[in-house]
Amino acid sequence: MLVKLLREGLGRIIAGISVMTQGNAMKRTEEDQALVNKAGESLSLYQFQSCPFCVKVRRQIHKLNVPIELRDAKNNAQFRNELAENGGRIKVPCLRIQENNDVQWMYESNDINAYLQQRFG
Ligand SMILES: N[C@@H](CCC(=O)N[C@@H](CS)C(=O)NCC(=O)O)C(=O)O
Repeated sequence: MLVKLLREGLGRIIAGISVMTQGNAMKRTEEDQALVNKAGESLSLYQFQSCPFCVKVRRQIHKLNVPIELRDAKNNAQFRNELAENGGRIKVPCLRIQENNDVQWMYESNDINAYLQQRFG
C-alpha cells in the first residue's frame, strides 16, 4: 500500500516535471499541420497519468505536435476494458492505430516513439 502510494506520488512528480521541461512543439506550415491533425484523429494513446513510460510517449507526442487523444486506462473503466479486450492486456502505454477498417494495438514505449518519429518526425 505504502509502496503503491510512493510510486504514484513519484510518478506524478515526474509527470509534472516533464510538462514543465518539455520544450517547444514542432512547427509546420498550416497545410502540413492540418494533415498531421487529420492523421492524429485515427490514433489514441491508452495510458496512465503517472507511468514513466507513458510520460516518455507523451513527450514525444508533444515534441512532434500530433494531437492524439489520451485515454486514461487506470481510472476510466471503459478504456480499461477496451485495452484488455481488444489490445490483449492491461499494459501501458499502448497506441491504438486505426487504418481504414484495420486496428493495430502497439505496446512498448520505444516502439510507439519510433513509429511516431517515423510517421511525423
Ligand atoms: N517496457 C514497457 C513497460 C511498460 C510498463 O511497465 N508499464 C506499466 C505501468 S508504468 C504497466 O502497464 N503495468 C501494468 C502491468 O504490467 O500489468 C514500455 O516501455 O512500454
